Amino acid sequence: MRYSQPTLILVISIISLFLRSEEVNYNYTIIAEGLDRPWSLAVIDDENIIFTELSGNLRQIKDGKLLSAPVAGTPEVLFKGQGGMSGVVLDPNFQNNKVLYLAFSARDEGARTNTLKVIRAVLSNNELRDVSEIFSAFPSRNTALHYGAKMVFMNDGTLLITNGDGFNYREKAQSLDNHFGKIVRINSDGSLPADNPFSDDPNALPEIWSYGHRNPQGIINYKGEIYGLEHGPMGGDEINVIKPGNNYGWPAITYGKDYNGSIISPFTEMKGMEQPIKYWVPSIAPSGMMLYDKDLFPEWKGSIFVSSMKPGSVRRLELKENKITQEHIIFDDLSRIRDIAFLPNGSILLATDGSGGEIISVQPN
Ligand SMILES: [Ca+2]
Repeated sequence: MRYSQPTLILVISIISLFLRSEEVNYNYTIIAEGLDRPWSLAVIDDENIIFTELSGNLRQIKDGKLLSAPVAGTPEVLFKGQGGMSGVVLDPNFQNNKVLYLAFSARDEGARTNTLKVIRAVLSNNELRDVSEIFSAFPSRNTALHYGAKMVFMNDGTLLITNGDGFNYREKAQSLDNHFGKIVRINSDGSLPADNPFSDDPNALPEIWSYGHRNPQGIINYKGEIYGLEHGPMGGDEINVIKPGNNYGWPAITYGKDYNGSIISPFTEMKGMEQPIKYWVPSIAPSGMMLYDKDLFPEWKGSIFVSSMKPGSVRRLELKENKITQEHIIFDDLSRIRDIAFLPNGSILLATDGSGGEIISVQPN
């Protein structure tokens, strides 16, 4: 059968509609490749992007081009297990002060233990200056797993930092004398805000904002509402609306089981513990999150997007008044997707996982 050219274009368009699984036509452009485990994206503007590589570097795409040299002056990290150079976030006033923040795992000096740290630094060309440590998770750990290590600024200028449960320390997520399984809130210079929920509790660490988390690897601020994403055990990945002082339940309540199939808790709910607004059984291994707020893909405006690594796709979640009403699978023809973000022009950025990772931009056809 022969098609005239307009018919052929129509047929191809219809096929690509089906392949794309959503009725939105888009294409991919690789904007950086050959990366070593890209982990976290921070967008300056349409042409300038900063990202971490878990193996220890901070890299820049400058004026649309990947700089071959990593940013100099970054702290030494412990690259082991799930640890390394992890989260990066820009200061709300970055355009003027060039300040950014890095979350990473670091070995304790002269010891076998390590912990999650956060530094603040000024980006000057391709170098960090005025580096100062503003957070160090207490206590240190023996494992190189479950760091959390994502950050977001609240509207009042304070910084939220996610802390994982260290895998072997999950029971500690329910007690307030440590940072395992906590989201903490500090000022951007490392000092303490006076109004944290446990500021007046002599038995609690004053940085704690919320607790009962497992491995929170996504946190976003949408118009002042904070959404947290956590990587669950076997089943039980969650999205929660994060409020001060709340207990999100881990490991007392969970929709997941241990990796060996054993029961972590027989309970999925309990008085005084929050329910997720979304959970996944089986797991999708979620890592990054954004709330798409641009007009380039009008059908997607207002949706939460979660990047997932099992099997490797993005979940688009329609959000109405803090409830998830629909879930769509997209971008499932790439590979494990570690992080997701959007540019001011509305293009979507995906970071694929692993050695040989890529940063891919998605725009409408
Ligand atoms: Ca929970």
